[in-house]
Amino acid sequence: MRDRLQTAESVADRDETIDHETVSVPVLVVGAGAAGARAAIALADQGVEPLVIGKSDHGDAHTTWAAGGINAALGSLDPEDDWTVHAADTLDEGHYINDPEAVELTAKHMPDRIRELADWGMPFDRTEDGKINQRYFGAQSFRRTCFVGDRTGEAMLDTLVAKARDMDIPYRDNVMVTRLLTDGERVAGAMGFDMESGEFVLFRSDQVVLAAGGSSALYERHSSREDENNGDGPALALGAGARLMDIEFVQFHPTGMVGARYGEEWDGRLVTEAVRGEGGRLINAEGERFMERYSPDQMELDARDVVARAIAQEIREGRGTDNGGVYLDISHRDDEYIRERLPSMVERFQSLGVDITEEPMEVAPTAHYSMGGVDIDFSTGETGVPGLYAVGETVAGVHGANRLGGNSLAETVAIGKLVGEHVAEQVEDTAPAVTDGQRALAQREFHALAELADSDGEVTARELLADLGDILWEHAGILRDETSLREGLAELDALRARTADLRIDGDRTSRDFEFAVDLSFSLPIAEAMLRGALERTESRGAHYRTDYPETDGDWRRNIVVSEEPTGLNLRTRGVAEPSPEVQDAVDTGYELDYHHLE
Ligand code: MEZ
Repeated sequence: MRDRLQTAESVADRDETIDHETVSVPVLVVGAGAAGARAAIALADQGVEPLVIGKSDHGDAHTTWAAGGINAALGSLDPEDDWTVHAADTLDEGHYINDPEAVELTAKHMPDRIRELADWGMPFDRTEDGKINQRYFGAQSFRRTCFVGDRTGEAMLDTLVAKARDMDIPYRDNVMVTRLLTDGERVAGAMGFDMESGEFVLFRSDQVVLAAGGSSALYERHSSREDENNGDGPALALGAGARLMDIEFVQFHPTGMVGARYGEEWDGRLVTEAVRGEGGRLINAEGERFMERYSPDQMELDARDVVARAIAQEIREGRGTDNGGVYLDISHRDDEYIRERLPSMVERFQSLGVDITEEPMEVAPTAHYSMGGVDIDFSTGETGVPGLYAVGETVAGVHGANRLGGNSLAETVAIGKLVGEHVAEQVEDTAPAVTDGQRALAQREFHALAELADSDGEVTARELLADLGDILWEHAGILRDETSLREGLAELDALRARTADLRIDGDRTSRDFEFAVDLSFSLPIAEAMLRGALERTESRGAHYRTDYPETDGDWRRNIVVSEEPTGLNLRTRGVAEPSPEVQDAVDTGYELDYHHLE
């Protein structure tokens, strides 16, 4: 396989015209999780009918895996909380390379977005006096995380999908976008295929919103399903001329299920942070509550990067379980309370023969979220490429070097609404026509895809993706250093060479073909991760360099990646300062005192 991100242009014009469907819409939203859904609702509210497309069935997206909650400074239980403290916590745990505008917009808009979701029927847990309940979550100064048991993401997506259906927003499922339609100046739609029929599709639209998730599933051990977070969003944007930012920052969630104990199909799947938010304790194989050594004040509720490194260190130094994890125990809490607050966890572990009200779970860190992504302007979603916008996990900026749990769901709705409203103002043409030039570009892409589908070499994309996962886990994992990152880049080059010998078993409706397209997205993103991590000669948040263990003030910069004719180009850019009111909250130094929980 050639690197398709370069090759569609190099596929010679063919006499033969490949049949395809053409769909022309005013706005195309690629991705049907919470960010795409909220942007689409905002568009429809402004009288614009977008088409939302997704790779799965309607209502089934990665959003459903964000279990434990969504942050908003409502102050239901802690009236001292307000949006400036939410912003300060986000900046502090993002180690100050977040985009302050992105953070402030998210924190400021969230209370309204939560009330709106409640009005639309999201069944938030309530306090006895009817307020929206809020739980502790890692490294947040106050109880700020609103929740629906431990199925918050699922309840939120159900609510947004129901709202979108009420508004008659068109949705098309099981379609995979392989490339954006661009003449090098602006984006004018997208190309791809119907995953059920294999038919090629040209989507013509003057406004394209990418809400296609992140790239954490490139790692061997990750919390996503196989077909989610494969790098589609960032890679599509990069291929169309947009910039990426801070791709080296990957969040390792401290508590993923351990495959050796629960079965490989469960390996890396999320054990929600809500378990620790409700008082869950981490214990090593020697029976020690080891967070006392790493973080005596914040304990299990320190930031995810701190807790993940602590668990990894316990395992590395031989104090892990025989299955390669540590224990997470909530059984000291009342049975009824656990069943009410963590019903999905109780049910999932019960199905595996484990009663978490009586015994601990075995957990270890898992790749969970990409803090890095497309570089956008947050009040508009603009990427710098006319006609192309991005939102949700596809983008970088809100979370900086380390994301607070509960802020990903927050970003989707807070920024999704703003982006949808801005895009609605840009719409000029309800159903734009397809030009000859665009038809020719689409033909090149469809020929390239048809050739890819005919690949008859020796190695499958699934094998290559698995090897890529090992490379990233091994060389750009929780701990990194120069030698290992350079080895990772060399191994990535060797893996790229092996793509020339790709074999696809099955047609364009096969998983094999889908994996081959995923691979074409994964390669440039993996390169950006490794090169960004090599370039950043410091430790900050989730990026921990054992050869540069300190945070370096001079590195309070973002790494911006663009695709040039010579390959990926990396440069750095300074970070803006927060507003005076948020700076005041930062200077006040709010901090969670874990011992409130005991
Ligand atoms: O924001 C998240 O990642 C989240 C809510 C995850 C979880 O542990 O439940």
